Amino acid sequence: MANILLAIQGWENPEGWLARFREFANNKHNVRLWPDVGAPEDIDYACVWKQPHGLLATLPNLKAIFSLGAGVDHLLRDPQLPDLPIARIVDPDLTIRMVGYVVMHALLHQRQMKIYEAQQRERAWREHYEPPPRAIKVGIMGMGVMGQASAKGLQAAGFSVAGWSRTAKKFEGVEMFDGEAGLKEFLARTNILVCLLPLTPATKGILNYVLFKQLAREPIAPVIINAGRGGEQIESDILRALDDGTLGGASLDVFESEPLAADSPFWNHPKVYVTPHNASASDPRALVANILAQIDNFERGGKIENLVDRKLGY
Ligand code: NDP
Ligand code: OXD
Repeated sequence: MANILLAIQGWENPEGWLARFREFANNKHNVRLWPDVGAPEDIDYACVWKQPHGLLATLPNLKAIFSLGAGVDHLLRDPQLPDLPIARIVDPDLTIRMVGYVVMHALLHQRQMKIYEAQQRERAWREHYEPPPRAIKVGIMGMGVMGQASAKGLQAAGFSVAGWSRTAKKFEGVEMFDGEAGLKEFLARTNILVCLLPLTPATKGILNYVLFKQLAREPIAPVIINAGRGGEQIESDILRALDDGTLGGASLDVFESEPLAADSPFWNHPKVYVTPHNASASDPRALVANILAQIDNFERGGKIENLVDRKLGY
C-alpha cells in the first residue's frame, strides 16, 4: 500500500484525476489531491502538473515524482525540488494525439486552408495551385518520442521529413541533423518547421527571427508549427516575420504566457492557427494506469522508466 499525492495546477479538472487514480488504485493505494496532503511524512509518491513550489520539499519520505505530462519544465522550475527520481509520461495515447496535431497542421498549411477558409466565408469558388507533399520539406526540431512518431505520420502523408536532435541519431527515411553544427543545414532545407523540443536553457527562445530567416523559401513560404513550449518562441519575432513575409504561416499550440491573453494579435491573425496547449492533452482515462503500473513495479523492486536527466532538463 502506497500513499500517492496529486498536485495539479493550471488544468481544469484535478478532481477527475483524483477519481481516476482512486478507481484504478482500487483500494490498493491511498490517493490524495493537494491541498489535502494529510500527514506529509506518509506520502510516498507525488504525481504533479505545475505543483506549488516548495510543496515536494515538505514530504520527507517521498520516493519518486511523476510528471502528469511528457514535459517536465513545469516541475524542474521548483527551486526547492528534492533530489529524487523524476519520471515523465511516455504513453501511446499521448504520442498519437501529438502525431494527429502535427500531421493535421502540416496538411492545413500545405493545402493552404487559410485561403479556403476565407474563400468559404465569401462563397468564392477558386482553386489555387499547391505543390505536392513530397515537394515540401518538413523539419522536426526534437526527435524524441513525439518527434519520431510525428516523422512517421508525416512520411505517411507524403512529406519529405528531416529531424534535428541534440545528439546524433538515425531513423529510416528521415534526413537527420544534430547539434549547433547541424542546425544551419537543417533549417536551409526546411519549409515547415515543427518544434517538439523540451524547454531547457538551451532551447529557450530558439524560435526567433534570425532562425526564421534561415528557412527554405521554395516551394512555399516557410511555416512554423510549435507544439513544444511557448518559452521556445519569441512572439514579437513571429509577428514581425509573418507581417514581413519571412513566414507564410504559423500553428501555435503553446505560448510565452498561458492562457493566451484575450488581446493577443495571434487570435485573429489571418496566417495563424491558435490552439489552447492541447496538441496532445494528458487524459487521465489513458494515463493513470501507466503511472500506477510504474509505482507498482517500483514497489516490487523494479526500476522506474522514462526518467528525466535533471542536468539536461528533459
Ligand atoms: P523527448 O525527451 O523524448 O525528446 C526530446 C527531443 O528533443 C530529443 O530528440 C532531444 O535530443 C531533443 N533536444 C533536447 N534538447 C535539444 C537541443 N538543445 N538541441 C537539439 N535537440 C534537443 O521528449 P518528447 O518527444 O516526449 O516531448 C517533447 C516535448 O514536447 C516535451 O518536452 C513537451 O515540451 C512537448 N509536449 C507538448 C505537448 C502539447 O500538448 N503541446 C504534449 C506533450 C509534449 P536527443 O534525442 O539527442 O536527446
Ligand atoms: C505535456 C504537455 O508536456 O501537455 O505533456 O504539454
